[in-house]
Amino acid sequence: MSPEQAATEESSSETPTYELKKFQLKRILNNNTVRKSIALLGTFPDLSPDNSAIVVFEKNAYRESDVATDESEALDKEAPSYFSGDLNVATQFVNNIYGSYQVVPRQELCAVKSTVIYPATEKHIQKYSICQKYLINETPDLYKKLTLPYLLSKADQFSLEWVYNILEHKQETERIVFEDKDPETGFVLLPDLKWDGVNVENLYLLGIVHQHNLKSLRDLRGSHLPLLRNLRQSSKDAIQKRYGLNPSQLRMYFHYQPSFYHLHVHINPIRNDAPGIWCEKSHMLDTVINNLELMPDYYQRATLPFVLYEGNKLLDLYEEQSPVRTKIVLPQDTKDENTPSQQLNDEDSDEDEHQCKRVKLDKAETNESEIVAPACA
Ligand code: M7G
Repeated sequence: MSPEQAATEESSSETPTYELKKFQLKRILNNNTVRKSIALLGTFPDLSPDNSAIVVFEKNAYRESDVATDESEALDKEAPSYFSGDLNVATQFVNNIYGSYQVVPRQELCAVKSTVIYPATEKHIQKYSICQKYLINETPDLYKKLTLPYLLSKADQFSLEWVYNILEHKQETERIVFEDKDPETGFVLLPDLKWDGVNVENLYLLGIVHQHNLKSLRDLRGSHLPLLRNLRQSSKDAIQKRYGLNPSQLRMYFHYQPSFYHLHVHINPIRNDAPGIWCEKSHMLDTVINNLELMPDYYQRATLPFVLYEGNKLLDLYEEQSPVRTKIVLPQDTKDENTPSQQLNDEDSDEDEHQCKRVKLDKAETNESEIVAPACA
């Protein structure tokens, strides 16, 4: 049996047991210096030498309570603080009014959020790797002709087993923040895999609808407005009650295309740049509701842009329709400015270089004008 065959997701309703300590690295898939996260590909050799494992480490965001110095400000007197006797300080240099240090705070403040996918499929490996991305403009016709048959084929889709486990209360039940059990307008609200469930600064919740026949935004019609309005209002109420966040501080949106074709809304605070909030992927819940109020069949008639990444079979299907991987030659890349644009082939390693190198904007104002290309995930 090949590793790919071994790593199907069909058995994923059972919880695999592995020891993270025994992970063996094969290669680094992505080191994202902006998000301070690293995605690793490897194995758990004591379980199987063939099955791939992906481990993602991400440094946690700062909790404001962890930097409290006035005891009256700290909610919990036992809570760890950076500014305590435990802070290990190594001075790098002090020059005039400027000081540079490496500090190691107490152990509780050094935890690293870790995600494991095991066994991981080829599609997971693509999702977590740095790769080239392309923008597709999906007309309703292209959706019916290419996208829909592809996502119905299941062969190249992520399993929805984890979603059904949540809806059927088989897994993550204790993490549920709110549930409305109505089969038409109900949903489950719970922390996303990406969130540690603790630090409200980077809160990330998912609202997963109970209806099983809604794959994505494309399936939404005017008749789903009661569901969407309930999703919006009940989530806001539950989040305000549980986490004390003002509803107008929340970003609620759908991804198009999602990775998992069972309708769910992403929720995080607007002041936090959560992963996947790019305009080419996100559709605000408020806008979706408004579009459907104006035109009940909006999502059956609209051309929707979305991003496909190298290695995704749907990209090949779109490529057969019309060229997608056309190389754009930047003026500084050409010795002779008259050199015509070239068509790319899969082996062209140059393309990755363009994707990953730092791009300096013309009028740099701050360091933020240096952009590092993120991974596909
Ligand atoms: P998406 O828009 O389908 O995909 O969102 P993408 O954002 O990954 O491209 C699916 C969301 O579900 C993501 O934010 C995932 O982090 C989250 N998620 C995925 N899995 C497998 C789980 C899980 O097992 N439990 C929970 N709670 N969230 C998950």
